[in-house]
This record gives sequence, C-alpha cells and structure tokens, in this order.
Amino acid sequence: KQSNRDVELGRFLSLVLRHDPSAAGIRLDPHGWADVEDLLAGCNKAGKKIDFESLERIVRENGKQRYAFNEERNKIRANQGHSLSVDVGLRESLPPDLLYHGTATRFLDSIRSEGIQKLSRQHVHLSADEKTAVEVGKRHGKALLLRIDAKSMHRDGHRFYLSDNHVWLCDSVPWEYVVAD
Ligand code: HQG
Repeated sequence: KQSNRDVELGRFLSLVLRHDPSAAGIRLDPHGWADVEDLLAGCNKAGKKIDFESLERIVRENGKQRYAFNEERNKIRANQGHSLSVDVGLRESLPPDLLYHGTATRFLDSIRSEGIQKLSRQHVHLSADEKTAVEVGKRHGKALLLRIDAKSMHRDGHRFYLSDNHVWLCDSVPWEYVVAD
C-alpha cells in the first residue's frame, strides 16, 4: 500500500501530467511526455519534495498504473485522463460487448438528455468491470452504475480506444446505448 506522502505526490503528478504542467513550471510535448529532470526540479521548486527514486516507486506502486516512463526513463507521462489535448498514441480496439460507466445519481437526468459526455477530459472513461466503474462513480457522490452496449456502439461506427492501463475510452455515449435495467 502506498504511503500518504506518495498518494499526495501522485495527486500532484496527475495534476501536472494531465491538466496543468505549469503547476510545476514545465511543459509537455505533443505526446504528453514530460522531461523527468525538469519534472523533478519543478516539483521540488513547487514545494513537493521528490527524487528519482520516489518517482520510480510511485509509478511502480500506483494502483491504476496511471503513469509510464519511456524506455530510457528520462521521460514520463500519464497513460490517460488528460484534459490537455495530447496524443498518447491510443490504440483503437474492439470493445467487449458490455462496458461500464460509473457516475453519480445526481447526474442521471442530465446524462439521460445529453448522453455521457467527456466534459473537461479528452474522452469518456469506461471500465471493463462493474467494480471499477462503481469506484469511479463514488468519487462524485452516490454511485450509479451504467451498462453500455459497446457492441452496438461499435457496430454503429463509434470508435473505442484502450489506454495502456486498460481504461476504455470513447468520444461520447448517446443515451440510447445505455442498457435499461
Ligand atoms: C459525468 C479517474 C452530467 C460523468 C477514474 C462523471 C476514471 C455528466 C463526471 C477517470 C454528463 C465527469 C475519469 C452529462 C458525463 N451530464 N454529468 N451529460 N456526462 N457526466 O472525473 O469518468 O483516478 O471527468 O459521469 O478512475 O468520473 O484520475 O470523469 O461522473 O478512469 O486516474 O461527469 O478518472 O481516474 O467526471 O473519471 P470525470 P470520470 P484517475
């Protein structure tokens, strides 16, 4: 299990690598990569004490495998979850027949009228298993599990991508593909 300190550093890394690199005074390249030396220097300057060893440990022990190094280990990026427009080279993949989206009950009316939208992120996030989706939903309040007819979506031309850490991504889910309970 990760220490509280590593969890906190991980949160800051998510912020920097997905949403706001300027929080550590750095930039990402078009593929979402940050230079590891710059990142470490930037984090320390921002008051988040971290060295390469801690960074390696956080990447390794992160439950969702959120971050990845390049082969030389001199660059790092988030595997998914960006609000910044970066091209992480997602693989278009054939989805399983059913996928799951965890949300909060209070979003249901809006989702029913607008479908599931990516809002601030680059994609709608879907899970291959119910348990993960419920966990995702809980972050927003009382969890609501939506079953998605990915097979029909794919048949109708919707594209699906699988991130390196096994999150399913798509552009939007029109309400008609949410399977009625
Ligand atoms: C909801 C975490 C109203 C949507 C997780 C969600 C995931 C709508 C919220 C990843 C809506 C957006 C992404 C509509 C969608 N009206 N609400 N039309 N369409 N919503 O955080 O999927 O831990 O941007 O259902 O594990 O919760 O960061 O997306 O509840 O994989 O690695 O609007 O983030 O990964 O919330 O989570 P988010 P998400 P990390």
